[in-house]
Amino acid sequence: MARANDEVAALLQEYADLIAITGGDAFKARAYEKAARAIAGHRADVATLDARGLLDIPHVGRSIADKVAEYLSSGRVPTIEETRAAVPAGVRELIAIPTLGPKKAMALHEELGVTSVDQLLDAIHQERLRDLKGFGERTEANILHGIALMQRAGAGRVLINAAMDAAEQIVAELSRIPGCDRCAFAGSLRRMRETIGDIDILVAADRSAPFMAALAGLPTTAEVIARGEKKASVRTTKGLQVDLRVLPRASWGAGLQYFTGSKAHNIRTREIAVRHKLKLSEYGLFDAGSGDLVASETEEEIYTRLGLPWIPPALREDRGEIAAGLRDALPDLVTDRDIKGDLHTHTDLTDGIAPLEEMVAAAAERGYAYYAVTDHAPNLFMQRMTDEKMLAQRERVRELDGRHHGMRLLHGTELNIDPRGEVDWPEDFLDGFDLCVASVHSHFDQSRQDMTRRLVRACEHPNVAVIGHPTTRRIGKRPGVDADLDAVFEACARTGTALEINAHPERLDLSDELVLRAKRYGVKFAVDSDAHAVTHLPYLRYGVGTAQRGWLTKDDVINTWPLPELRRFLRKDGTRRG
Ligand code: DGT
Ligand code: CA
Ligand code: CA
Ligand code: ZN
Repeated sequence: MARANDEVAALLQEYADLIAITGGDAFKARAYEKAARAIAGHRADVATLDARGLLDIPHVGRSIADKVAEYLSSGRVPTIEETRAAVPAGVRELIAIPTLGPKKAMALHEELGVTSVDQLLDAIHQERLRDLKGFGERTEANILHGIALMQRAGAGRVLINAAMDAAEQIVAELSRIPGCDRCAFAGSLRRMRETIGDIDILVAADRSAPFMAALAGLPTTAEVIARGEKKASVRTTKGLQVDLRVLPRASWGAGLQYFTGSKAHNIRTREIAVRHKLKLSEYGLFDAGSGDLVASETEEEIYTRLGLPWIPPALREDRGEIAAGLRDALPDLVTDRDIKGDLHTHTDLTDGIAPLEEMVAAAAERGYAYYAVTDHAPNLFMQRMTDEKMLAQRERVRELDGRHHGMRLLHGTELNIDPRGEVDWPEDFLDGFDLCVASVHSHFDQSRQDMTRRLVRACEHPNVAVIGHPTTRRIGKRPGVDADLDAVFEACARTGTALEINAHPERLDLSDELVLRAKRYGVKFAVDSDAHAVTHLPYLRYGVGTAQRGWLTKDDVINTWPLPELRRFLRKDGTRRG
């Protein structure tokens, strides 16, 4: 469910940007930014908090709390609206470009009159940026790169969590309507793709009118794009398109199969239908000769009549699932229920926002059998980690071990892989941890050769059991590092080092395609949330979706294993640096 917290956080972040663009107080901008982060990650729904409750949120002072309360009661904050009105919409569009900060956006506006991304592209191509103070060829290249990135993830696509929140809310609303037999989302969201173009919602019911009306009337609906008898498209207040189709009950399975896609998968299933002298459409599977209905009520029936087992949506990408299905060789995919614990999480000892106790209690509520705390290591200087702090945390972790529903705690750390492939602490200190995740957090621009050597060396480290967010990409913001990943996969398999599937929706790193490739080397994986707040723990589902899209089974994912087996893997017994 979308929470008021996300909306409020977005508003405060926008205000921080606006302050920065208009040349306002940098400390004030920082303060709003910090408050936005804290609210986004705050456990309680801000809509339920009184003034006291708001002030209890870290980084939320009187003036911010007042604005939040104002927004929650009236939906508007005049101060923010005034500031917004002072900045042209096009300039606000500019600051969304990765690598282009508010200051540069404002300079482009004031000095060159640029008020849109298109005008900015023109200005760059006319070399008009070069004469501006603080801009140069390097800046131009960065901006072009940022725009390319934005348009690649973008072109109207959104991260999976944004689409999931909206879709689940709409499905819940429509399911409540009398006469609703079935309601579900289909399309790329059901297939758990990393970004979503639009949300496809299906309803099975006799009468469609009430559902059309309800969708148009939702508070989150900003605009009705098209409305017919059986289908409608709307745009949400956050700019997401939602397509609704109402089907007869008898066509549910056929409609779900068709609108789940992917298009490439559907082309294959229709070809198979033709070979069986059948015809497949969103209404059902029909005999090509007589036109008689053969199957339509459930997806299972349709696949069965095509000579296939039911194919999980995450596999429906025409990546060999049909051939595997025909051989009865589909993988038994890992599911959310198989996950026994999370192996990469943070607390407020470093850059997390919740204290250890809160993170642990929330993890236990999720039913985990084990949970690893892996705060940042000292070489990420801004985190100010020390040996003493780490050891003190270990004491607290040991005290909490088994205290919540018997959940076992692992004390770990997220090490920094330095440019040479070395990590923070000497081996004797690292031996004290139950788990070492190691990640690249700096020097992303190394040559392919150096980056490959760096990652391979990290795999060869006797204490490093998991490589965190292996490519460091951020969807729509930063491309992955350049490395010979096949060499890295080979090193992981050889050294018994797992690769992370970081489940943060902005990362999903490794990606589904790389997971598929790595699996062929026999690599094991850890599906982790990298939670920096209690509200990030449920992101794990997107990592599981990515694992499924990469054809992974339980055996491939170390955090589905029983604890003793997991511990054996984490110790890398028998591996020595070589
Ligand atoms: P998206 O929205 O870009 O993230 O991706 P999808 O897969 O949700 O695509 P969308 O919303 O255009 O259509 C939903 C599903 O409907 C799609 O996965 C397959 C089916 N579909 C739509 N148009 C066609 C088509 O022209 N041919 C076939 N075979 N299937 C289609
Ligand atoms: Ca779609
Ligand atoms: Ca669609
Ligand atoms: Zn990290």
